[in-house]
Amino acid sequence: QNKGIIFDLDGVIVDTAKYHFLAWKNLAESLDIHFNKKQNEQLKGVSRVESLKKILSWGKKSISEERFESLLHQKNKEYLGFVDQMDHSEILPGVLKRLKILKKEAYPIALGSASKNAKTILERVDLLSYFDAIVDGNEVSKAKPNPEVFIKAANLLGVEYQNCVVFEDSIAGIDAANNANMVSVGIGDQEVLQKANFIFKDFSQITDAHFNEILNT
Ligand code: B16
Ligand code: MG
Repeated sequence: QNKGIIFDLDGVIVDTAKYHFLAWKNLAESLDIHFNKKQNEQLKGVSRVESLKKILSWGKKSISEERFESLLHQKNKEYLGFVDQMDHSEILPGVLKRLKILKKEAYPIALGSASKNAKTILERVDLLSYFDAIVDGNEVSKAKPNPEVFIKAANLLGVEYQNCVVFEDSIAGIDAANNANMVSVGIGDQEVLQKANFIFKDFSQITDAHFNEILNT
């Protein structure tokens, strides 16, 4: 049976979490809200709108709808300033090698990300051409752990859900993959990503033997 491979973006292909952090931190400080790295963990895989809602609730602030919109815009502008400086050297270890192998072996490959900036980022790091389908924050209405993003990706690839393998760094994303009946592979901390079917620190830890095992689940 043919398999499909679905990648999350932030935290799996590139570490844009550090740029999201800087932009959110500056925004929080401008509102007199203290924002730390631990809180940033809770924003991984979460949409821009939901992220701002969380920050405001941590700071116990309520603002007008107009202000909310303008803060979203401000945050994204600063974030895109960082993205603009990115190049292929920011691709996380082992990712490019694996994408090349998958491409050579003609596996269908999709991106399943909550980010509205996903295409821009893939372009910046020169990876856009590897993807047969892209589902990002512009196409989904239900955030991870809802499986919508991965279901849409699988449908675009034309692969049955149980034959899809999802690579994810967030808890919400692992839950989303599990909810879609897909094979979930956690990239990151073993303790955080317990519910994944497989867990690796990063792509450089995934050997060909591991990969075959994942594909044969
Ligand atoms: P944007 P992923 C997610 O991407 C990030 O993990 C999350 O921190 C961010 O808020 C979200 O994208 C939205 O990003 O502001 O660019 O639309 O991990 O699902 O690839
Ligand atoms: Mg992620």
